[in-house]
Amino acid sequence: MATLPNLQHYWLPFTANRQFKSMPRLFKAAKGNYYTTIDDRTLLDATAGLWCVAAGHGREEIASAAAHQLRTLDYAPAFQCSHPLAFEAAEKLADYMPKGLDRIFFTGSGSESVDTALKIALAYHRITGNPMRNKLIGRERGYHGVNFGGVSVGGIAGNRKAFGNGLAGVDHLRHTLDISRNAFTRGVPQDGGIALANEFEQRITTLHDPSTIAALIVEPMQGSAGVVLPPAGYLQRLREICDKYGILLIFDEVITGFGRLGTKFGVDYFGVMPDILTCAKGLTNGAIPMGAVAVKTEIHDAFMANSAPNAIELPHGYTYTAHPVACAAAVAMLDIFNSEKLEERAGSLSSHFEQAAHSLKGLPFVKDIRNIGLVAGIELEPTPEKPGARAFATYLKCYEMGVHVRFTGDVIAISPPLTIEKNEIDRIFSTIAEALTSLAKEGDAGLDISQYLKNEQQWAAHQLEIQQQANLE
Ligand code: PXG
Ligand code: PLP
Repeated sequence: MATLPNLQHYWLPFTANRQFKSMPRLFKAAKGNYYTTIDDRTLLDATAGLWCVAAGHGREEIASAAAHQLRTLDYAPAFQCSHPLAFEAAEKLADYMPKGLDRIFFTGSGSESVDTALKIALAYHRITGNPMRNKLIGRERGYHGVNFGGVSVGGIAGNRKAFGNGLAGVDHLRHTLDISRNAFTRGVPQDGGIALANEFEQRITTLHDPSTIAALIVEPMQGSAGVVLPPAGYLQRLREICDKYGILLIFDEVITGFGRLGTKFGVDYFGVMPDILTCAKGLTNGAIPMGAVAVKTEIHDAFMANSAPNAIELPHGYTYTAHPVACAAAVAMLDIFNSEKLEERAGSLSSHFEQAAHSLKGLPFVKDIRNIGLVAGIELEPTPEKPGARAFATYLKCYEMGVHVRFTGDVIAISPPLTIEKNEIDRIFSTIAEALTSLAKEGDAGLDISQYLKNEQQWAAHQLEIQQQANLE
């Protein structure tokens, strides 16, 4: 049996570290739609890792391409030099992108993609003679990663407040969640979209002078903030307003990209074209860090046309831009997408998935259910004194029953690999149902986390004993 690692030194991201270390949840292997934990439990992956393992875990095609690349060319300088696979990956990704978004800048993550996109938008206006266009607009509840640009346009208060002022010249649209009006809507809400989008014109552009706004960035569907859908017509109207005032529209498709909604991108689902699109996660199936920014041909070409000959057109980039191993993984992943048509698979499963998700209506604490493609958010009534506690307890109960879900605030978010089977979808939602029903029975005792994951704790205690004994000998 593996030994429990020393837990002291690794500082986990977006995690209650002290609590986690008192009840560690450690995975040692993954294949297909399942994880194996260090104490040999099998967990169904209901969240595709963190929304990234679109094609299921342990894909041999990706593993062998990445391993081969590591042995052939482990690294090549990214500035002033490159390697053929970077161009091949960019071409394949451009082919997969909505038509016209065919100039590709590679990054190492979604956060880097967002900051890259914001910088391209600002630099584009400057290089085309509009340096006054330097304001950026985001949206309440938006998640655009954790770098300073992304946090500034992001709208999740908890991710902002610890970190000072962020960028200047940023404002936010209202979010689109209205549970009082739209609870338990299947798919996108039908009403209110145009009015919400008009707020961009009536309030924000008026307040700032539209000729000073460089770009608006939105997620076609807000994933991280708990699955918030755009009402019908909303994104179209935002596009019209951007066009009217010369504002660039950026779609952050880090979650909605690569088949999640049952189409290749949110662009295809909603039929709205942005000027710039950010992606990451599914691009390499989560196997190697990589992100990308896809830019309209005209925007890219403006940089080429307006820069001095032999000048660097965009002074931006990362040591790991177009990393050879990441490019190998991306090419292998795009081949999988093209041959398995995973977005079509997701699309054909989405009505079964919707049905299963909405079967939770009426169960204890369930306040709203939202869904689109292979994404569902189940919003729970919070306990007033302990926000998030119910969702966390639900998460732990599901874990004990062998299903790995995700919770954020009081929302349970489900986003399985696109390789999920119907019976596995049923299992995910029946497990959540069972967890909620037993939580309701247990009352306050159910929220006491010390009762959960006993096996892991016993296992950890056992390992500790062995270690202590070894130290004594
Ligand atoms: N934009 C969007 C729309 C995202 O969803 C990022 C940018 C940042 O990507 P990186 O690769 O830097 O993390 C994201 C990431 C969750 C969850 O469970 C969501 C994300 C990351 C981790 C967890 O909601 N989204
Ligand atoms: N900090 C220092 C001191 C550096 O030299 C570099 C890159 O050369 C960076 C940060 C940025 O690192 P990366 O290119 O991996 O984003």
